Amino acid sequence: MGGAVAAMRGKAARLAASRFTVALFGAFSAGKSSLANALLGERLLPVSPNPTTAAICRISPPDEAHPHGTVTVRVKASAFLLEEVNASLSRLDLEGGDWATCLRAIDQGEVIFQKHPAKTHSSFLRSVRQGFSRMGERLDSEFTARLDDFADYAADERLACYVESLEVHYDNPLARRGAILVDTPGADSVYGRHTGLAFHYMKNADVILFVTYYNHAFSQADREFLLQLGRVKDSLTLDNMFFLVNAADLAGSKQEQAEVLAHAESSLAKLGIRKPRMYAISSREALAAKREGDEEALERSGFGHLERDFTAFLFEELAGQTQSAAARDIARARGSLEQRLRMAEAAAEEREAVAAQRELDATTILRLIANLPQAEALLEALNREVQEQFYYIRQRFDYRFGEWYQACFNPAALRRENGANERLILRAAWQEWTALVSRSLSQEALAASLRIEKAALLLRDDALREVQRSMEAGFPDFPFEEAEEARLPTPSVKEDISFTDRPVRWLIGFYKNSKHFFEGGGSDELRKELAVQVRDEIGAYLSECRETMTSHYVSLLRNQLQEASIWLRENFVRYREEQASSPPAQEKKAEWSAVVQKLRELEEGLEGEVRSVYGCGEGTGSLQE
Ligand SMILES: Nc1nc2c(ncn2[C@@H]2O[C@H](COP(=O)(O)OP(=O)(O)OP(=O)(O)O)[C@@H](O)[C@H]2O)c(=O)[nH]1
Ligand SMILES: [Mg+2]
Repeated sequence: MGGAVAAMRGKAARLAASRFTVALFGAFSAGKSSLANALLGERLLPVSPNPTTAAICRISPPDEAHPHGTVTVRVKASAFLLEEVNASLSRLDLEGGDWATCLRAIDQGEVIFQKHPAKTHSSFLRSVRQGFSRMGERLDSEFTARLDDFADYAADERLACYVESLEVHYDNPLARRGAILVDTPGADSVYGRHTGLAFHYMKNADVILFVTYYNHAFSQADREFLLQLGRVKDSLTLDNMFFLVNAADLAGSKQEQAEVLAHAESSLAKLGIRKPRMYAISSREALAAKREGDEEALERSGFGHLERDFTAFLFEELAGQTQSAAARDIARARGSLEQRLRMAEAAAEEREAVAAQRELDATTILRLIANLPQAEALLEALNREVQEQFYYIRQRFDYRFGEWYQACFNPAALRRENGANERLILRAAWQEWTALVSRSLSQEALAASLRIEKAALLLRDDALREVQRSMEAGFPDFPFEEAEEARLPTPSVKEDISFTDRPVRWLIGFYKNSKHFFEGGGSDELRKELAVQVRDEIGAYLSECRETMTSHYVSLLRNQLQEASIWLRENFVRYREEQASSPPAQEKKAEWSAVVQKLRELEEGLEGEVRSVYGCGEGTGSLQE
């Protein structure tokens, strides 16, 4: 029985070692890296007025294997990068293929790069070409780099376009308390699968810091992120989000600053996000203040306030949640022991009667447990949920078709610049449209996956609750584990819809000239024709996603039920054996009572223990130790 105490101590130790992930998001140049530096108290991450961070950077606590300053570079898989390269080549109407073909195509593509409007793609291809001699051989691998080179891997596009993720083990006030900081590239960068990544952190990070820039707070650049936030808000609690209006030093007056914050709040309210945690800060002034140890300036920068709330949330609220889960475990173990002690004290006849009734109950319970995985009705219910979600996605697509068309085929987008001809511009608009639709629908599918996941977990929990109820009368002290996993893995969602390519000839058929297109009905005609033509392609994409999602979640739910069934059976049988074993001899009772007492102390002490491990004293902890 001393084992139970040891197990609980082990749990407390694991708790203490647990890590919290803090992820930074926002449009490019919003000041994410500046904010990360301000949190660290030094200039570790590269910062500049141009799009800078091009790879995901994790700043983790040092450990034995990774001393302070170790940089680990994870390089992309060759096949993955090749796919990205081919996608960009095809956006520029260039022929791709294997690596050799792609590199040749880039070398010969300069003339097209110069005049094609899809600039992000040509610049990406140039970077890949320029970095190939140094990074090509390192594809599919992971290596350690010098701290001095860290900024290059993060921000030099020729290297960064090869990087899957960067990790720096770096001692800092947050790391000392177990937090990992994740800096991300601007939301609209072409590097990597950003949409999927943002989603991953939205779902899994312990805290999200959303950064927007004072001069254009919550503007077009933040749209994608906010749209997705709107889609997932009902499935996630989102009370782990901090909204930061950065560069507040640019405010002309306090009143102007208050207006900007009010605008930001109303943008969030439109998404249904009320009472957001919202802060106006200056990362630039905060970092300077920290370096000079100027407390007053730190307060003026708004950072002091943010940091206090943020650390209190991270190290007290979050730690508190994990801690109360541990306290519940301990309480259960103690309850079980107490029950057995009581039985040991009861008269012999009473013990026998209880034992006989329990024997009967146990048979029923074991049957219930064995039947858990045969839950065809549950799987069918889950299947219906998936169908329904995709039905709504399709409806929303039809509803928003005009809006998407308008976003790509409008006078500003089709304006001729730098001698580009109409054919190229129309073609670019068409490609922009396919990219926009692909992105939006894949985001919709990801958001739907959260609702489906939630449904799957509810179905699982309902099934388990039925078993639990059946134990309440005869075996109230059975340590029925709380369902541990509150998250399931996300299925991979295809981000590109395979639209049949529309030749320029077809597009140009609707476009005599700008006036005719926008005022003479050419654009309306194209929109109607497009809507008819892409129906089947959209349908095929959505049914593929739906099928993937159905098989993903149905098999997850089946596994969950199977595992629960195995776990319950093993533990219930063991529990019954322990119950049947003779009650403790008189002299053992004292020992058992002592164990119960110990568990009770552990329960009470847990709060203090976790608090001291996280370094949270009275009130809020400051990062500036
Ligand atoms: N005035 C002022 N400028 C700031 C502040 N924070 C950042 N900047 C400037 O904004 C620009 C962008 O900052 P970064 O930290 O590189 O922005 P980012 O969000 O990491 O940008 P990407 O990595 O490109 O996505 C830089 O020129 C910074 O100096 C601030 O608090 N005040
Ligand atoms: Mg950055």
